[in-house]
Amino acid sequence: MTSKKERGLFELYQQDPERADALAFGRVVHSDRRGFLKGAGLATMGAVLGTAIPFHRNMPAGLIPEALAQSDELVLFETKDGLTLLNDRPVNAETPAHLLDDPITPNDRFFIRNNGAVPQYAIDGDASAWKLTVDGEVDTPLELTLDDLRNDFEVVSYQLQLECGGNGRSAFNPPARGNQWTVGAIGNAVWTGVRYRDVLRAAGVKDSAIYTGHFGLDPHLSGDPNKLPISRGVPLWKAMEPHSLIAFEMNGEPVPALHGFPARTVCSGWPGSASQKWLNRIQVRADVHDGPKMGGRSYRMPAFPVSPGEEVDEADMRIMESMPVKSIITSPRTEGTLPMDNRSVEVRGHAWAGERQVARVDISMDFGATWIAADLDPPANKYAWQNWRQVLRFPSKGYYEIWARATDEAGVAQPFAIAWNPRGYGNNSMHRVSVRVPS
Ligand SMILES: Nc1nc2c(c(=O)[nH]1)N[C@H]1C(S)=C(S)[C@@H](COP(=O)(O)O)O[C@H]1N2
Ligand SMILES: [Mo]
Repeated sequence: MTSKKERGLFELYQQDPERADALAFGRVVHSDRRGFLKGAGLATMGAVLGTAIPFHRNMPAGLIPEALAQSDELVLFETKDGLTLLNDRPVNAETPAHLLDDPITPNDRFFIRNNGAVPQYAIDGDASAWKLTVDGEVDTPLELTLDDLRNDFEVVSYQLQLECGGNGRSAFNPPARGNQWTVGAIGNAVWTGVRYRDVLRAAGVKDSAIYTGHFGLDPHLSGDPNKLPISRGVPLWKAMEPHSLIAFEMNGEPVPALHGFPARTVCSGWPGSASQKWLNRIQVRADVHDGPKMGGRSYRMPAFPVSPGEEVDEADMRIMESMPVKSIITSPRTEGTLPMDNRSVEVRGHAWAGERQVARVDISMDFGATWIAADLDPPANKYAWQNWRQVLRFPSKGYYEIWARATDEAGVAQPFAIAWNPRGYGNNSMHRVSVRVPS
């Protein structure tokens, strides 16, 4: 991948001034800035940086100051609306709860979880060389182009929620290694594509098959072409579910570069890692997949409760399957203040429960002493999150917390806090927002 740092901003300005502007200034290019750096010298560079460059004589010609150099991935990130960047290499970003208010999460507000780099072809939006291989325990291995997928199989659309297995990790104590997600590594998009099972059936699944392995085209951060950042899979039954997709559209657009262009698996209800981005191969297997991040402590939980910080033997770790019941409050925004002479607020949010349906959502304004049932919608389809709302009226002025607690169809409710686990997965403790009532 040619990094823009290597190419040099001045060279880039000669070849592609608009793109150079995007690199230097982010996505929003004001007309008075267009081509601003064209042929620019040090003075201009200093002006852009906001200060002089004392050692400018040591700067190699054409070098872009690091402060101005952005990776392609960060340029793509500029298309996102208000996401919190947790890590820029790899790019990981979550959505603040109040930006998840829409029933369907817009692409520019959908969280990003990358283990490696975004492949260059995806950044370029060029799927012409893309193919999906289906091999392993099948009668007829397949090689499918995007057109083959669109033309040879039924195309379906579902609202499917996707949550990172580590969502909520930041609340664990002692801290668990990994991205410190708060509550926003979740989204619910309309995914369009073909049923995973239709593709497997076209290849003819052998009786020996029990699991799938997903492979993607994202380069490992080390740059080693023989290493994969992540390759996970699902039991065959999960791949064969009618809502498991090989998706090529997200909310009616081609799956964006950051989300797996041109196609990914979407195996909703499971940790997001089951939904392989930049998918180029499905291997049907007679054994559990053994790709990177299938074993060890990755996406695995202790088979029994452990005390915080306890060393857990890898042999006692089990692959995470369905995600637990959970909800998020998307309005009001936390740390908000109601207008004067108003003690009422509509509380809104979403709830989901992995493979199960959510049966009820209750909200509390008195630290869980009493609960009020929210008005809960059924899911648009299986695996879509469910929207809920309820008006609360506060008894007096002061500081309040609103808590939300979803209960799934099996009667399992969200806890106030969950047991610790080594990598901080599956935190479905209740979401709390604070509100001040001024009068
Ligand atoms: N090829 C590939 N697929 C991947 C990943 C990745 O790093 N590479 N990350 C996984 C993880 S851990 C999650 S939570 C989801 C996130 O999907 P999103 O970035 O579209 O929100 O993608 C999954 N699929
Ligand atoms: Mo994830």
